[in-house]
Amino acid sequence: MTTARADAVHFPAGVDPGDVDLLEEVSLPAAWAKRWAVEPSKPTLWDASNGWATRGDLARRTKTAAGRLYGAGLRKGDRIILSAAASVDLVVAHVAALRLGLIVVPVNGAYRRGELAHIVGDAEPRAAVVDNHEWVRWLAELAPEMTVVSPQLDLEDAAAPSLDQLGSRDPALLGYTSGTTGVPKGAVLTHGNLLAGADSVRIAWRWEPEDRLVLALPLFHMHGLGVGLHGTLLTGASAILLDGFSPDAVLDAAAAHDATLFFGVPTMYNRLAQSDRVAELSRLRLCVAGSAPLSADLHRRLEEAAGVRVLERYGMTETIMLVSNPYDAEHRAGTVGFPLPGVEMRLAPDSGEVLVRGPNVFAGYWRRPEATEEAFDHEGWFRTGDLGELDEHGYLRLRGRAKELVISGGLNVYPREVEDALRTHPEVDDVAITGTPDEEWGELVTAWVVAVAGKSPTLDGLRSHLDGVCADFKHPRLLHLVEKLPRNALGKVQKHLLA
Ligand code: MCA
Ligand code: AMP
Repeated sequence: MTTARADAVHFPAGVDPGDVDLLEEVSLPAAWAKRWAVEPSKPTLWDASNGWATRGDLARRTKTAAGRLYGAGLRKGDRIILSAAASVDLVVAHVAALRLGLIVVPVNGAYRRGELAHIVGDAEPRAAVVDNHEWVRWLAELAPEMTVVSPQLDLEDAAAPSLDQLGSRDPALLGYTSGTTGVPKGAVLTHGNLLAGADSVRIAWRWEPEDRLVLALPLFHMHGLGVGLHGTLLTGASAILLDGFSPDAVLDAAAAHDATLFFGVPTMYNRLAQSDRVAELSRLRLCVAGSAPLSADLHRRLEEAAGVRVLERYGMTETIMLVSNPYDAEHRAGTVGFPLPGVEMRLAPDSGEVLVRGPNVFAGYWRRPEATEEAFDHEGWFRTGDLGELDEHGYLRLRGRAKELVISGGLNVYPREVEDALRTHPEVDDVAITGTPDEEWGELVTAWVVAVAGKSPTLDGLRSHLDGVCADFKHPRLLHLVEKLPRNALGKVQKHLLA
């Protein structure tokens, strides 16, 4: 007897999962080039400065851009930082880099000099596409030989070599993340990973060429880039790129452009639920949430106010998308659903840690064999650091994390990094960072501080100490002064006792 695959629930009726090869098209650039050769006048990406770019525009502009990057000396395997507000220009630079075989390093533009310096030192990029003047100065200091350009790629025109010559094992992207522990590491995602990641959600969410996505997520994280942008281009669909989020901007764009899809983090849905226009969400075919837990209460409020049952899914930088509620069956509040097409999942028997395998799972951490070895068990299952359980219907429910991580507004904050920075504050003797549950942000970064005798540090004081050291979203929003931190026999702070 054969057991049904757990991902079978995501396939349309009549499709045998065994017949689907997520890697059939080998790489996203190869698949995109094929789409663009058909119906070149089809509107594909819209932004406020340029209006619509068609498939033909993308084919032509990415070829020109690839030529310029090649002319600037960039070659297959070279790293290139990409960090700018979402725009068609940025997409063109990103796609051109992938077509040429460069390894894209997307970086959050809110990072301060030290955070950027770590990535520059680790990834050793030869070029950077940035829209932030402060960064241009920092990069000139950190790596004077680096080519630094704006998203318009104002470089000399040059002939491109033949493009899209990629194997599915070739590295495509370094996604910086701290994994379960330690300093930010580059998760090496191959062209096969990016393709499988986008194709699995294309199938599961019945993404069609007629679909139009309102994309208000930044393009420097997997949610906006690996799902929103890559999925749109793979499907041959279209997207409206917004360079920031507000409920009005999303709902205006949905109305003006007849959108059918919206993907967002729970903080965005919380703000939409508070808008008096929330009922307008019902014009969309599908609303997807992820990057942090969507509370069952918010799920219910959105259903009551807009008649929308948000579809929640679960992903990670290292794996792109992993698990999703099923399109054709119940979107169950408080759960993330079933493994996506091609993803195998199991729960570690002792801890309940979610373990995964599949063509979407990254190749390892950039130049960190030990961290890579720790991240996989002896049978090649990737340890996510998330703890889960299956509910009575077989849906995965995430019930916590084995890793130390605070998620604020869909952005990850690693307590260790903030603690290390705060320990250098002259009035701080000891410190622990935790997340306090919050309706809008999911979690608020919270500092538990033992003050130096006779001193009384303030929240503002701590925040200004972090100015210029780490990005604003990592700064504590709450402060508790305590006499001492609860530590176990090994000296490790018992954070579950801080509440
Ligand atoms: C902005 N601020 C934040 C955050 N964002 N503080 C804490 N957490 C945040 N996430 C700061 C601003 O710097 C500002 O600081 C203050 O909060 C208020 O800004 P506001 O205008 O309200 O914020 P916003 O600009 O509207 O941004 C909120 C946001 C944004 C739209 C929710 O954070 C966002 O786009 N988040 C999504 C991130 C994302 O793409 N995550 C996916 C990771 P001040 O007042 O001091 O100036 S990929 C992932 O997790 C995996 C793969 C997955 O499963 O998807
Ligand atoms: P990142 O390292 O930025 O890729 O963040 C990945 C982490 O975000 C996962 O390991 C989870 O802890 C968390 N995450 C993503 N989606 C969800 C979700 N739907 N519910 C709960 N946590 C999530």
